[in-house]
Amino acid sequence: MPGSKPKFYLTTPIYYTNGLPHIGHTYTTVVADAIRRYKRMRGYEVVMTTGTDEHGVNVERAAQKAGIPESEYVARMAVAWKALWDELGIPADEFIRTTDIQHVRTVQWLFKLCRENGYVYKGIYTGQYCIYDNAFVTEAKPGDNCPDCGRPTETVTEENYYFKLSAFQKPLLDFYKRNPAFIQPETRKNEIISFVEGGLKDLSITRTTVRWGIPVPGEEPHVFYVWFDALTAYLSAVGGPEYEKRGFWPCDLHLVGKDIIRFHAVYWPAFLMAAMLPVPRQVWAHGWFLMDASKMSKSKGNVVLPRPIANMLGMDAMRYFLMREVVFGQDGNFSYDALVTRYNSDLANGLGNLASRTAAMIEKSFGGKIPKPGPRLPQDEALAKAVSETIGEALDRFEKFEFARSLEAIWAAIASADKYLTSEQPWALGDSEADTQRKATILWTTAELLRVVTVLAHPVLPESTAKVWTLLGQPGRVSAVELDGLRWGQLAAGAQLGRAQALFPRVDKQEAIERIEAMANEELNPTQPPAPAAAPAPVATTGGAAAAPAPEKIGIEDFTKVEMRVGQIKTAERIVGADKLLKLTVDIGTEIRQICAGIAQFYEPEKLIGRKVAVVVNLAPRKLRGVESNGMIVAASVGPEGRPVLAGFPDEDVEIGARLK
Ligand code: ME8
Repeated sequence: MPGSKPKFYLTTPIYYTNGLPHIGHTYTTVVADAIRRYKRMRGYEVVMTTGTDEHGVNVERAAQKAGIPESEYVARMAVAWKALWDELGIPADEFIRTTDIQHVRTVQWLFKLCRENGYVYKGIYTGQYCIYDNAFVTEAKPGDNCPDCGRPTETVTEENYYFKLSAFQKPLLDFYKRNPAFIQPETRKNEIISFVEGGLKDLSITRTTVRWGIPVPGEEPHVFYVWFDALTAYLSAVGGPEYEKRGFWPCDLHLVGKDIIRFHAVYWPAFLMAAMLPVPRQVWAHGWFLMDASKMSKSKGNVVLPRPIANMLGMDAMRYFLMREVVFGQDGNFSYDALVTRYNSDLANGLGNLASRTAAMIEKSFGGKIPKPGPRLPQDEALAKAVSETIGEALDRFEKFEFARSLEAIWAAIASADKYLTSEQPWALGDSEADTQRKATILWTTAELLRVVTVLAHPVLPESTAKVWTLLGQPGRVSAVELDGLRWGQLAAGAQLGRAQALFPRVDKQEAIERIEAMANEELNPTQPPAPAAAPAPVATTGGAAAAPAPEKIGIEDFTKVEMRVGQIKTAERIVGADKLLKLTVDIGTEIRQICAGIAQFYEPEKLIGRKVAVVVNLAPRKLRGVESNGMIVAASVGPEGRPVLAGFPDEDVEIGARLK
């Protein structure tokens, strides 16, 4: 019955807009997405919120540097953040911007409630402030650096509104005691409890030295302190003052990095208690992904970007790595080497290989229909029992956010299928009735194991498990399977296998790393300005980005600068991780060139071999998706979607290398 499902509300931090997402932000958002998918498969109605934290001095300065108004700066950044989450398949159900009007109203309302209840007063503040962390550094003297980020603090004197945080020491400690699962993991809980036990100072929650913020009504030029503003976004996203109508408050889970646990586990519940609003159920602080043992930052030049990894290995590979490699809650090191190693061993050789060989054997022996199993031998029963236990263990671990352990259990089942096939050797059986029946049992058992691991791994590997589901000819969508009803033995015989799709093609480690790094380099240091959002996509090209505006007419001398020749395509192949590009080798008369062309969705590589095309031969070489391209194939761009149609020479026998004039 619609509306009868239990509700679950979870959030990621509301990320700062003075930079773009890196793998650290992606980590929190990926985990949130996996929990969302898991909870949906457990029957919940789920809302996941992420968004952008758009106020404060940092944004003022970044906008100034970019030479544009703050509102324009944050609008651009919010579009970029949202677009990336959408592109990576981890979109929010609610994307909240702290400049949204519903949010502004919620912050002002929360302040009013705190004030009416006697928890706000006016005072003078002089002290050191870290503009990067947006926090007062009470222990610092003028000239000191911030103990958290190491950057210089600034001395600030201003009249502020204070929040009586000191009044919440006891209520918070009582609350932690009554709700032992509120702060997770345990180490963070202990940290916070001793921090609160050490005494709480009142907190200044408005500023007069900052212009770019939410105004305190009737108290201009006071604007709200960014943390009072940003934390409230969690509530604004699900109704603000009308939160009861949607029924998603209190929040079930705030996922955050350990850097911001204090704001979430101390300030935020105190603000809500002061306003007499319900307090969230849990704050979960995970560790950091480090690069060469230090935290990533653009200034250190050690930032890992998500897009190049998703382009090269697929988003599922990145999700798997992030959730498998590091115990949730602890710090971990990020390395491309470990990423590609896991990709090849666990995904290409593990899940991908099991799926393709199971399908191939069923295809060969049973015409692509899942066979009806015959009598079971002890080894079949043993496997069934082990996988039944895997279901319990994988779900139990996931429920406790022990993601690495959950995946480990699922992958142990995959390994046991490989072992089972090696010992049972279905390929060595003949065509007698007894052998066929035995083969049917073995292949049904393997396919059933594959079905179970596909369901269990779905929250972490949504795209590839959906492909395996289709391959197994299973009805409906894998995301609609109810985890609570998952049991060994539910695979129906007779289902016709579906279309096989490439899952995780093996990659050469060195080449893959080089290509990821080249793409990351391209993204961090673009050689060409990005094309405007509305411009049609580049066609068959090495150039790609928009050139400087051209004068209306050009002289012949300009045209002759472009050297175009007839070339003949010698080889053509797809590029792993770049579904629009083909890698071609083209004979241009004087030499054979490697050229990438964005035509993969419209031309079959095999059919291009031998075809004569027009080639721009004097373009500077560049890398596309990390693959070197040395020239450009000319094509018309047809229709609103810019379908490429190759320019060619159908009627005449033209010589390879002939110049186009
Ligand atoms: O703190 N490893 O925003 P922020 C793991 N606007 N996670 C990382 C990470 C890393 N190396 N780097 C970042 C803010 N994160 C505030 C939040 S919420 C009301 C306001 C993740 O853009 C992690 O979740 O600095 C961390 O807490 C968050 O990004 C910080 O994002």
